[in-house]
Amino acid sequence: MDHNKLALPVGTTLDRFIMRKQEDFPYATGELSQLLRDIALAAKIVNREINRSGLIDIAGAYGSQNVQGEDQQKLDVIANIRFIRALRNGGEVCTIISEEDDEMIQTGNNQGKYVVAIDPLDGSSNIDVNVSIGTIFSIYRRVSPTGREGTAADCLQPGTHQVAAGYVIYGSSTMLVYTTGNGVNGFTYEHSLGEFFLSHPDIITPKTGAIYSINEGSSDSFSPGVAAFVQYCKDQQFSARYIGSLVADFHRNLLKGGIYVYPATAKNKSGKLRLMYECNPLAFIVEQAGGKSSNGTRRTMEIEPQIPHERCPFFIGSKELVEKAESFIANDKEACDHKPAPEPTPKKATTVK
Ligand code: P6P
Repeated sequence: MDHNKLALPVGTTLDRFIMRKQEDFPYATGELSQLLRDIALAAKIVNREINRSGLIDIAGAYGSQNVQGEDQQKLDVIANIRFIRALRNGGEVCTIISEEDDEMIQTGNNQGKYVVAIDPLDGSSNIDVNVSIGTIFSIYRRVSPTGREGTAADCLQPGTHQVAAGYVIYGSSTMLVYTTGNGVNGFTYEHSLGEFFLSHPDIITPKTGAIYSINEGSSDSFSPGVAAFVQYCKDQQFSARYIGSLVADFHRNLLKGGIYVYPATAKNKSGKLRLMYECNPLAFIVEQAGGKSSNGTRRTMEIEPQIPHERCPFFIGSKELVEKAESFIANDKEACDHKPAPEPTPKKATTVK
């Protein structure tokens, strides 16, 4: 018997993949590679805590609200602490924008060249019912000189300035999917070895699809253009798939083809999703995979952020489906331009120690 069959190769670890990709950049000095490793480490820790949440007292509500006025789950707070601590200890990041904190978080690493925008745990209200949830992150190079704290200008950069973006989906398996602008690659976590292994190299999303993801409970307040697009999907006998967890819906559509839409609604006048740490990172990934992302009229990554927690309407997925939605909206007399609605008065956010 071929002895290689006795010991099948385990595949490429995330660490080895990052190192190989770094070699593609002769001037890379390794900080971004280290930053990606820091995120992967925090993801492993958060993954362990999610998997145990039913067994130890970390499921359920934390008893406070985040800056968005949303009830924080205990795991929201835990994930926020884990990612901020990993980025602070890693030393490469000077400043962080987190969904869970109103103000920019200064890590003390004033020599750090990077800024991170992160949603530590998106969809966390699904934890108690065992639905997949996720972490979403964007990485930018700071624009201010090193040696001092990061600034608002460092944090409020358009999505086209991202140097890397990714998400972790804590689902039937745990995966990390990311891009540094040279394609999209997915890694599956092998719990027994504590490693992410390359499982989805060079992901390309189908140019069209037959899945649409939107909360039709808000259909009474859809613009005529959005309503017409939803009707189009029904006329095409597409499948309606809406998990209520952005990363899960996005990941399925990325692999199978489809579109996720969170438009302006009566309750969320500028849409519900946040530009900096939900829309832009997924937009970078989907464009690198051949898909498209917009606010219905404008490319998501070209929106100039005004405030850290800015919301925007979100149309993302297969290029032809996003363009179809845009065509209905273009015919819509009430095209919703992107103007950030005034954010609610910030509530007391959790303080990360
Ligand atoms: P709705 C979770 O709160 C989230 O940010 C996304 O993960 C999800 O797609 C969306 O909101 C669900 O919002 O209003 O449809 O319940």
